Amino acid sequence: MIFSLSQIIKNEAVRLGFNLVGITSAKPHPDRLCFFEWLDQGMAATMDWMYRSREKRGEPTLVLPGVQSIICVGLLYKTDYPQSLECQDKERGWISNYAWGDDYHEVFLSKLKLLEQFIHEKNLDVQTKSYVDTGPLLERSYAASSGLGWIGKNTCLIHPHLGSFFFLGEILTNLKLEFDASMMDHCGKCTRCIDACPTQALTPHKLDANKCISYLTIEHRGRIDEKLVAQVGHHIVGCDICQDVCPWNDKAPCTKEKSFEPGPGLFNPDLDSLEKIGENFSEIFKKSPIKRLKKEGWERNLKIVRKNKVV
Ligand code: B12
Ligand code: SF4
Ligand code: SF4
Repeated sequence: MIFSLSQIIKNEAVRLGFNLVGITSAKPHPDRLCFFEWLDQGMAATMDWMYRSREKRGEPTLVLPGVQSIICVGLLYKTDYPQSLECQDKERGWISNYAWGDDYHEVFLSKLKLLEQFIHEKNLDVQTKSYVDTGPLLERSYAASSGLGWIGKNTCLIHPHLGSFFFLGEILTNLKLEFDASMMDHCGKCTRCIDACPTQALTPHKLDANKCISYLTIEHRGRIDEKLVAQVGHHIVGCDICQDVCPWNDKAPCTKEKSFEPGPGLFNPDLDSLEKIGENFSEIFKKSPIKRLKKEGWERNLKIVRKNKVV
């Protein structure tokens, strides 16, 4: 059987351990108009880097002139540990699934670089650029166009068999490849994620970062608005609620990537055991995505979770 170059690249992506792969056009994405509106409504809160890269995110030719195709890949991070809603002991905090293991940027990027290298070995003239949440691109929108899933009302990309607990990465290239078809939306009349969000940060397909616990605990610097402190609940890093309640995650399989399993003491941690981490924050989290919070964010969040425990 003779495979096209697109199929050869996809086969290699699967061989490297990616759970999803699809290809789409690198044309400006129609979703960028929704993205501009989201920015103009102040929904990116203090994430200034998003305002600065406004034009580039939906127009890949601004980062790689001559780009034709985007190869989108997905890597599952779901493990078989219980979900956040099943872990409500007040003495314990919650660290989001995505942050349990090694930093996904590094785990994912090392695989993606192998795929990039493979493409270069096949074609001498090829230009490529790889991203895993590391560059200005509307990753969910391009992944949806490449058929990796649909964008749910919780704004996550969801696949009918794999759910939404997967990361996204892309290779931008000047190769003209065969494009895949997008998938239909399977949210239907469901509103579970919107109803479950403790801060009402969600309206269908739109998330207001100003109210989102994930934003507040990971990206926000300085004090958290007093009005939102109680709703942060037991969340020390990120929030999984709008994915935990999603029916498409109920039967989703677990990752084969061992480095996404929880590091020592990070699954539903006992608050007392986290007491001393502050002093060694940089050393303990040097290989973890938790380093993004910096020591100040980590200690601020712990203080809030301890306060919420006694309320
Ligand atoms: C900024 C950011 C955040 C912010 C804002 C999130 C948000 N929803 O916008 C905060 C800090 C809150 C956040 C949280 C999380 N994030 Co984040 N985040 C990003 C980042 C860097 C940019 C996202 C972005 O552009 N947002 C702006 C909004 C407007 O864009 P969007 O979410 O892509 O939405 C598009 C669609 O909604 C569409 N659209 C608009 N209107 C409509 C209407 C309809 C009907 C439809 C169908 C579509 C549609 O247009 C939008 C623009 O393209 C991406 C990486 C990247 N470069 O894309 C990761 C990314 C989205 N995050 C990711 C993850 C894992 C998370 C968390 C799960 C981490 C956690 N546990 O705490 C949570 C999930 C919270 C949630 N429900 O989104 C993954 C998501 C993977 C997936 N399967 O979807 C990404 C892709 C990183 C990666 N490479 O894997 N994140
Ligand atoms: S991550 Fe949490 S706070 Fe943010 S939208 Fe989802 S449920 Fe709401
Ligand atoms: S909980 Fe329901 S509405 Fe929300 S993303 Fe999942 S299927 Fe869609």
